[in-house]
Amino acid sequence: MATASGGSEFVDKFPDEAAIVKASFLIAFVSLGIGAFFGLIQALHRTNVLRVIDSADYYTVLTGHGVLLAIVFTIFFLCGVFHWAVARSLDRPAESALFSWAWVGLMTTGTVLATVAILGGFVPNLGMSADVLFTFYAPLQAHPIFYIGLAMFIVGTWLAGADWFLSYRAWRKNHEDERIPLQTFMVLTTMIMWYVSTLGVAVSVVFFLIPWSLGLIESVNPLLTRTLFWYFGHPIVYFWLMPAYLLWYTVLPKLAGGRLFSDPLARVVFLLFLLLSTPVGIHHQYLDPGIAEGFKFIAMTNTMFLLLPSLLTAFTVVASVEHGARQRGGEGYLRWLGALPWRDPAFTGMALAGAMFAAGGFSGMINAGMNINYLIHNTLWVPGHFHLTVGTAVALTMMAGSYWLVPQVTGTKLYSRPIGLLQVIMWFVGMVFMSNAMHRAGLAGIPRRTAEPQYQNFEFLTPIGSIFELRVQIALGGTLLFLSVVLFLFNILLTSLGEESDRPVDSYLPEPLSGPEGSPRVLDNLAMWTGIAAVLVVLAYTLPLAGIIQNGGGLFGGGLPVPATVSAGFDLVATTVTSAFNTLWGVVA
Ligand code: HAS
Ligand code: CU
Repeated sequence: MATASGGSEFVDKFPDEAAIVKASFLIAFVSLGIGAFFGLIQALHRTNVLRVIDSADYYTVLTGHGVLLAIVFTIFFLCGVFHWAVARSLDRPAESALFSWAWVGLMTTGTVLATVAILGGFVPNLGMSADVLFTFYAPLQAHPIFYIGLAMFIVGTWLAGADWFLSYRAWRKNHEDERIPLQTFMVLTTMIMWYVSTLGVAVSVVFFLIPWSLGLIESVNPLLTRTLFWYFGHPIVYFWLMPAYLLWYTVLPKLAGGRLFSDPLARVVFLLFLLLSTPVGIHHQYLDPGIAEGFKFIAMTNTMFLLLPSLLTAFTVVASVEHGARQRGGEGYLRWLGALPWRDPAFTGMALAGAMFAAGGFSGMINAGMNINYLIHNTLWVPGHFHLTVGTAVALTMMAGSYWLVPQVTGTKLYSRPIGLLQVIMWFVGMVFMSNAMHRAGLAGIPRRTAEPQYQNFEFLTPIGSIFELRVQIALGGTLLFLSVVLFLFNILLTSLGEESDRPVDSYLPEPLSGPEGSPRVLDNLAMWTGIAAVLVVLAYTLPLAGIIQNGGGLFGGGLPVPATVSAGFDLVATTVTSAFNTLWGVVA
């Protein structure tokens, strides 16, 4: 990766792009502040430490928390990072600043509409609410404004992707034989995955949820909207993760004092995500009746393959960080860890986020096992898992990355490194308490998505420790996390109000140790990989969807769902394979 910004800063070289990045970050951080506040209310409410809302309002708060953090904060931040990464790695501005503002505007309008619909839940007389959680599938129903806002938001992300593809196409004209610069490669493969996967949620929202919430159709097939949601609901987790991976691969090694270990390996990882992210969504539905066990088994197998790109990432990123430590004089098997720049909040935040992702990946493996999933599904274990993944691997990397990125787009120096360091450590410690306790509470059977987990006349038992101690840990952890966000927002606000500096941050990114030159060119054949991804999706989803529509009373439901069995699943697969084989045989013979 050559340095794009030379001596001058990103903001001087690409002022229009810097403005888009700033706008995206601003909306991301406002959402982070509100979402984190909702999180605090929930953590204290559920644990019965402090109740400032009615339990009935808990679901409004929970939806606001999930939508503002998991959808708005993460994706607006992604848009900022990707816009920065494409401009700097292609070393050219976007094709049209107006077009860039159009997608920022559309996504912002969508966010405002969806948020208004959610907050409407606090005002009973308004007749507007969206207490449907961030997973928003039927049978829960929201006000149409919520779905319309979501649809606008998603179309906005499609336009953002188009913006980056247009930049790439323009770059290609003058760089016919060059390899796609790594950061742009990461952005484009992630966006292709996003196009493939958002198709599911777009169909669900446009054809079913909007007409249903407007009263144009009487009913929907709930299993169909759930399945279309999860078709998109798994890949979205990698949509959150890929900007963090982009930073881990291309920025973290530099912060550590070294260089990325292998560029080709990074490309392979992003391609594996493109291929495998979508055909696994059914691992969120192991407990749904109406989907045959055989399809669930296939989703489980695909999920286990999907561990590979993250395991490769663990190897490559740790190797790059170790290389950095050794450049700084680090020695020994593990002593090199001490040579890392632990006083730099950007480095420390990302490293802690990575370390926590190792634990989150482990609980993901447990989730993915069909039989063990029965134990933890719908319990507090699952929020424990996703606060390590999206809540730390992603959110902490985004906050830590901001300490390095924001100065590049504002041209001002970071207000305080010590506050930044305290902030990232506080997040890590808060999450250790909260997520560990959530995992354990889940094993004790405590349910998720409820304001009243303390059932009357029923005592949950823990093998070690006590429920009281778990509650205290969750409340304490949640409070630390909220305070950490306050520190983050304070530091970023004062940074952006600071005085301009010639060189607010060392933004040079060194070349990888092993570059793309020797690697097969087929890695850059995006059209081919898109084709294979589409085939895999068709293979994984055609039969389950056909079954759901056939057995669940048609496209719009209405009939009683028929439970499917193992043999029904395999029968369906077997008949289809046999008839396909017969047809092929007919053609050949
Ligand atoms: Fe998950 C449920 C399986 C990853 C998010 N997941 C969820 C939900 C969310 C979520 C939000 O199979 C709940 C949705 C809901 O509301 O119901 N998940 C997995 C698996 C992985 C996984 C197998 N999840 C994620 C990521 C997420 C995320 C990433 C967000 C960003 N998950 C599941 C399943 C369920 C589920 C089931 C359904 C549960 C149920 O029953 O409802 C894998 O991708 C994980 C692979 C990760 C690893 C770790 C590799 C380690 C690395 C660390 C490198 C170290 C560094 C440090 C960088 C194998 C890469 C360097 C520093 C130094 C100092 C050296
Ligand atoms: Cu998943």
